[in-house]
Amino acid sequence: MIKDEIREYAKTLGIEKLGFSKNSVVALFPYFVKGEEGNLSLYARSIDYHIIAEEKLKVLSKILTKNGAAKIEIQVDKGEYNDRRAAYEAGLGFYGMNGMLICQEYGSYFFIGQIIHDLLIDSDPICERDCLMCGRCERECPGKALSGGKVDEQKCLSQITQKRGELTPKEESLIKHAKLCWGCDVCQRVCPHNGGLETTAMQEFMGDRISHLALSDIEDLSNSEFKKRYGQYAFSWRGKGVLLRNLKILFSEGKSDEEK
Ligand code: B12
Repeated sequence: MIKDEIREYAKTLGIEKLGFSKNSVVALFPYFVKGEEGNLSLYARSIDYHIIAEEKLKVLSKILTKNGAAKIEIQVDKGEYNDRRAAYEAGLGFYGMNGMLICQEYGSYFFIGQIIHDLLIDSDPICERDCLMCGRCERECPGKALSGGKVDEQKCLSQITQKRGELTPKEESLIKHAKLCWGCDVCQRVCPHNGGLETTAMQEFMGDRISHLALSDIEDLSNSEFKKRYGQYAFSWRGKGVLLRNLKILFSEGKSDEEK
């Protein structure tokens, strides 16, 4: 059966959780690493997940081509399709109150990648589990961005750290308070579904990790030096300016102990 063939091959690529929704093969890429402090969000500390996941899916897609697929499209994050929805429809997880897709094995600390194809493959049954609905994510969210499973992008600290331009004093204080210069993990950190997770078995996420940035790491770099040094990390996609702004806020006079 084609599903078994794909699953078996995926395993040889280190992909353990894979599902099928009508027109796509959806794979999860767990990235949790235990006990690692830092001021970068956990998702951005390894070599860019787009690179890692896309490479694996490209190899995996050969099986689909071999089985007669004429149209193949690989999407990891960037693109027109909704990755969470695809993973949900492929039975890989359930929606949390924090808007994240969650599964038993990885909690919410996984990336989603999909191969959109034109073969006829049945969908897997959807996941029966549900969010505990404890509400911790809503209560602890720095920007109070969560409500009823939806994320108000304008209020989400992850978005605030990633957007260009000048920030309002309120947005600056959110960065300062959360002690993060890129992304935000608060709604995941407080989530009981993420309790007791083990470090990812995907070795690709373990090499050359950067968990912390200091102002001195980037302030004297030219844009091209910055790109050369950090271009393979997801926190660099907006360029040096946004990170520098955030680090200046984080390390500004007398406000937090994280500074030096
Ligand atoms: C834009 C975007 C963002 C924006 C806006 C986020 C948002 N609105 O959710 C910002 C920059 C804020 C962001 C932040 C983050 N993101 Co983001 N983001 C995306 C992107 C590109 C599109 C998401 C989007 O706008 N979807 C449209 C909305 C309408 O759909 P939705 O997200 O599925 O939300 C709907 C469902 O949750 C639905 N819903 C709620 N409950 C239920 C229940 C059922 C049964 C059903 C059917 C539906 C349902 O209601 C929501 C509104 O309609 C996706 C990749 C992609 N192409 O899909 C990644 C993606 C969602 N992000 C991801 C990640 C990792 C993050 C961060 C954790 C990064 C970080 N540490 O800073 C945070 C998490 C913030 C949060 N709590 O969601 C992962 C999530 C993996 C996961 N396990 O869920 C994705 C899938 C990327 C990937 N391919 O791995 N992100």
